[in-house]
Amino acid sequence: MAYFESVSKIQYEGPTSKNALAFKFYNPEEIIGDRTMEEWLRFGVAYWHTFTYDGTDPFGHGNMIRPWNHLKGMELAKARVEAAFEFFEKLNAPFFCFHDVDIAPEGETLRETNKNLDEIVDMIEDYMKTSKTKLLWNTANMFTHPRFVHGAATSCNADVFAFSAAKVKKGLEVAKRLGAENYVFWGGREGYESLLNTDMGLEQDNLARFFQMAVDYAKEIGFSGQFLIEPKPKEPTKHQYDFDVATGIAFLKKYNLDPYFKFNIEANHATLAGHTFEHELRVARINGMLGSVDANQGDPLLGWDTDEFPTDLNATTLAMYEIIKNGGLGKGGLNFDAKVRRGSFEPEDLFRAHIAGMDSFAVGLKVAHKLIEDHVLDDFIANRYRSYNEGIGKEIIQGKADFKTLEEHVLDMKEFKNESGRVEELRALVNQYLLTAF
Ligand code: XUL
Ligand code: CO
Repeated sequence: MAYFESVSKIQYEGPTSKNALAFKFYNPEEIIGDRTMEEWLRFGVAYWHTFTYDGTDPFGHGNMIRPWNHLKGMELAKARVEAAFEFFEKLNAPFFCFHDVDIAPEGETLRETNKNLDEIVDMIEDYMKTSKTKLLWNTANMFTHPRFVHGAATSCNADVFAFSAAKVKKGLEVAKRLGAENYVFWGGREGYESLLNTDMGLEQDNLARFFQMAVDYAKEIGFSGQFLIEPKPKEPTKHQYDFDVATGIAFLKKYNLDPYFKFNIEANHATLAGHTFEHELRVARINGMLGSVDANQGDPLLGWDTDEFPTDLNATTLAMYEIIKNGGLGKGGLNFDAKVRRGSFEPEDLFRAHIAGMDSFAVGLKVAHKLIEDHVLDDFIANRYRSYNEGIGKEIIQGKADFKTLEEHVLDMKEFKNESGRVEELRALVNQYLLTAF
């Protein structure tokens, strides 16, 4: 049965196409540098936003028109799998991602939930035998159910810690079965509301214990996917422990967990933390920990996680700049952790939105690659720091300088020759590349 009858396979038609259901810039086979667009971008479809989200918001009921709306329970779960693989095929999506609760309904006990999960995972495994779409990552939802009210691995309730561990255990088994390239930990409620009732030291030690158990279990069952931590500063908890990449690195290093984790960086989480998307990517990259990306964008006028499909070309260009400089994303990819707006309630909007996001990142890839190929920023930056290539600068870099030699160098210096950082010129240059790349 076809769930998206009005849509045929999305084709690349080029920048002048007027067909809404065609790619204008994303041409999977096009070679950019040493690989194809498809290999650079490794797009993923998020199961929760695309097949589970019904449009509910704090002020209104679900309003999304979906061909599976009349179904319930396991019938609904099965229809969503069928629809998902039809969607992946039509969109030509190389990857997808899911939470455990996205794919199968929860039972009264974990035993019942796992039984439902097994049945759906069997079905997904079957589809994956003939589909090109692979699992980028899966994860456990440890934030929706009321039992997680005080957190999961950082809950004050040890039974909840145990339940969470059992969920991740199952998640790792599913990841291994389906050949997931990564496994994600987003600490949805791993944080606190008030220090008045919180033992922060114990909660963070427990989170580290939990991660160590996950590392150990993955090893035990032979799951070789990359572990990813997804930082977010707030929402749903007021203060989340994985605030941003820098906080995450400090945490991982304190507990000697850094060799086992990289980061899954989400654009809208970066902006909620008061950073740009490219800042978070850069921090992860220079620390060798850039793993994967949740591709979306926030709304500059709103202070919460709006998870919009990414269409800001300046942001996608600067993000792709970091990703190319990283040598690509390795096992990671660009997962659209993005939902259609409540007003975009037709099934076809799911395609239109993904096309918009994929085209925006394809533009970013092309422009960033050209900026790097032409050494535009590299040459400027190398020149800006040239004082470290000789004299006292070289001595600082080589570890030959100390406070006494540095004092000697400047004690009688009258003039310090600073030069303009020319940031406006560079921003205009990025614009110029954006407007002339196609
Ligand atoms: C929430 C969020 C999650 C994670 C996976 O803001 O981004 O969907 O990506 O749990
Ligand atoms: Co996310």
